[in-house]
Amino acid sequence: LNQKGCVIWITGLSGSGKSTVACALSQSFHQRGKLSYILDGDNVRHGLNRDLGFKAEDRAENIRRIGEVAKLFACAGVICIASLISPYRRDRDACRALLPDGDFIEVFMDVPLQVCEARDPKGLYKLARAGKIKGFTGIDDPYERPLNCEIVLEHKGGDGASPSEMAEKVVSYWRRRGT
Ligand code: GGZ
Repeated sequence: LNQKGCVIWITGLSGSGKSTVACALSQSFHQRGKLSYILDGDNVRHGLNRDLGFKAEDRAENIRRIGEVAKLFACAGVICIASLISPYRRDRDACRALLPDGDFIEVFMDVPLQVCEARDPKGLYKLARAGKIKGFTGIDDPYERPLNCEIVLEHKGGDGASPSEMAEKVVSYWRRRGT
């Protein structure tokens, strides 16, 4: 592989566009001849992490395992794109600490709750508001915004940046950082 591995960690609320940006990012790396792999919280929860729910300890364990797997990918030279809500700073920082300095790129999807809730692609916010899902991030469970992440992808309202424009912002950061 003619590339160095790293972890691109995308955090944000449900419906903030993490998976969409992860896909656009992976496509962009593919076009550049770079191998990437997406670890998506929602997908990994169907297999490796199917024993975990959404209590704080379960989220911590979900994030810990995905962080360890992401590290293995990075060690193999792959650009690993992790896309999880990862609501707790402490859990994200623990994943960062697994990698050498500069190899963990934290990307925050800074999208207001109202926007995520209006999108509600799976109808989960509606269920959470109705009390049919308890402990839903942003409704009755916390989300801690990153304080010192590498990249913030802002929602600007109206015709804001498209997923591919957002992905390009990440790719240009990744290029400036080298290999
Ligand atoms: C948050 C939940 C919950 C609760 C189910 N809180 O938008 P989605 O549907 O497809 O992605 C969400 C996914 C969150 O899994 P993560 O592994 O990313 O979460 S964490 O990092 O906090 O461990 C959402 C769905 O699962 N979902 N119940 N209570 N999201």
